[in-house]
Amino acid sequence: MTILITGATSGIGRSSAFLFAKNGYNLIITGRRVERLQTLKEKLEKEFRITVCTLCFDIRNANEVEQAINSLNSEQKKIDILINNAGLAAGLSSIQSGKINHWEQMIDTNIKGLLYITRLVSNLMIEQNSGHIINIGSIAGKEAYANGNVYCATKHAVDALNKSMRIDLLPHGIKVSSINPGMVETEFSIVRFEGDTDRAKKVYEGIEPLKPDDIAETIYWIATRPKHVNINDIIIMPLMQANSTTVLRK
Ligand code: NDP
Ligand code: 8X3
Repeated sequence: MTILITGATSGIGRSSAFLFAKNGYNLIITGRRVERLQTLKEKLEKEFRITVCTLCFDIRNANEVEQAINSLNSEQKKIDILINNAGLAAGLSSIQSGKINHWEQMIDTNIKGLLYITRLVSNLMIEQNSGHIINIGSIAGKEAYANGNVYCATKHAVDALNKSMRIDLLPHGIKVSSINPGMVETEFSIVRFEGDTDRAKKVYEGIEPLKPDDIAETIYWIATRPKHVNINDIIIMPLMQANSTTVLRK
C-alpha cells in the first residue's frame, strides 16, 4: 500500500508518516523543507522496512505540484491514500485589519494547493478504480471565531470540497473522508504568529491540547475501515475545548 502525505515535515503529517510506516505502508512525503524530508526518509526507511519517496515542492504552485506528481514512476503512481494535510493559518486579525499577503497565503495553500494535488492524484486513483482521500479540515471549518475570518473560510471551503469530491468520485470507487481537529500542539501557532514562540505557547497554556499522534491514530483508523465502510467526517477536540471558543484553562 502507498500513501501520499502532504506537509509531512512537521506536526500531524509527520506523525502520520511514522504511524503508516510502522504499519508497513510505503510513503510519498511532501513539503518545502528539503532537509527535513531527507532526514525523515532516512529515519523511516531505517526503522521500518518500507520505501519512502520525497517530493519537495510548494503546494501553492500548480506547475511544481504537477512536475512532482509526474516525476513518480508507474509503481509510485499507484497511490492508495492521499492525505491532504499541508496547510496553515497566517495571522489572527479582524477583517478590517487583516494582511492581504496572509489571506493569499492561506487561500493559496489550504484551498488552491489542496485542489491542485487532488485533481492529479484523483485521476491516478480513477485509473485504478480505488483510492481514499482524507482531507484535514479543522473545527475552524465548522464554526467561525473572532479574527479567524479567512482561515475559517479556507477550512469551510475544505469542508465543502470534502462533501463535493465524495459525490464526484463516487462512481470511481474512491472514498473521501475528513477529519476536523480542535487545538493540536504542532508548529501551527508558531507559523500563525510568524515565529513568535511565546505567543504560540500561550495558545495551549493551561489546557491539554491534542497531540499530532492523536490525529495520526484517527487518520489511521479512518484509512483501515472495511472496504464497504467510509467515514465521511470526524470532529475531534481536546477534552478541555468544547468548541472553537469555549476553552477551560486551569
Ligand atoms: P504544522 O505547521 O506543524 O505543519 C504544516 C505542514 O504543512 C508542514 O509540513 C509544512 O511543510 C506544510 N506546508 C505548509 N505550507 C506549505 C506549502 N506552501 N507547500 C507545501 N507544504 C506546505 O501544522 P499542523 O500539523 O498543525 O497542520 C497540518 C494541518 O492540520 C493543516 O492543514 C492545519 O490547518 C490543520 N489543523 C491544525 C490544527 C492545529 O491546531 N494544529 C487544528 C486543525 C487543523 P513545509 O513548511 O516544509 O512546506
Ligand atoms: C486549527 C484550530 O482553533 O486554531 O485549525 O483554528 S484553530
